[in-house]
Amino acid sequence: MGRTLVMSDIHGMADELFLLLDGIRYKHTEDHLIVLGDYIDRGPNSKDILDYFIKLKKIAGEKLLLLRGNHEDLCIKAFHDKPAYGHDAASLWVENGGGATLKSFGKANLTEYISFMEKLPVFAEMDEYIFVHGGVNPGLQLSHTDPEDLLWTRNYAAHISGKTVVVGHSVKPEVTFLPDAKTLCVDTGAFTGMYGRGGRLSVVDLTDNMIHWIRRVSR
Ligand SMILES: [Mn+2]
Repeated sequence: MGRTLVMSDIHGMADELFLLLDGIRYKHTEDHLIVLGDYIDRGPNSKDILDYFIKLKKIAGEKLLLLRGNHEDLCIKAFHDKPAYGHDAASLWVENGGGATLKSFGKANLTEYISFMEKLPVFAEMDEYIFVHGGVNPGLQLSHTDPEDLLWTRNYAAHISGKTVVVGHSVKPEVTFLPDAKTLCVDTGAFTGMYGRGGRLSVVDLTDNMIHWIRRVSR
């Protein structure tokens, strides 16, 4: 039986993504892979990551679940010249590393990628887990929560459903489970690192609770 793997916040670090998936012998025909968004921005190879997941989605089907992060949401809204999270999306995007994404695209046409990102759901709810980029509003059903809150919040509290909430978005030095909030944080700062620790991209195997990670290798 395949594993259920979850990761988040790749942020343009394509070399690290491919090395990590090779290292754990990820098989798209067997394993379920859930990615909590933030494929793009900050790191050097956002386009390669989107190309990889666009192709992988076609062959892995429902074994691959790709969610939207706040960075994809910003990119989409900047593209359509709409506000995001109470700000001008284009300036907020550039402040948050959007320039690296534009650079990786060069002259490539963004339209196909924007429509791919627009199709990414903001959350997924399963029997035991909620998957979302930022977090939940503890007292509200996900479908009743403002999608921008689900993408941007950094507040953690146990959800009304009683399910374990799995999030990215807020960098922690290691994959961290917050028991009071029943929240598993999997963003270990692939690009940024934190608390004096260099960047790491992590993947959690929810089948056996093993954590696998790779140190940042690209500059
Ligand atoms: Mn992020």
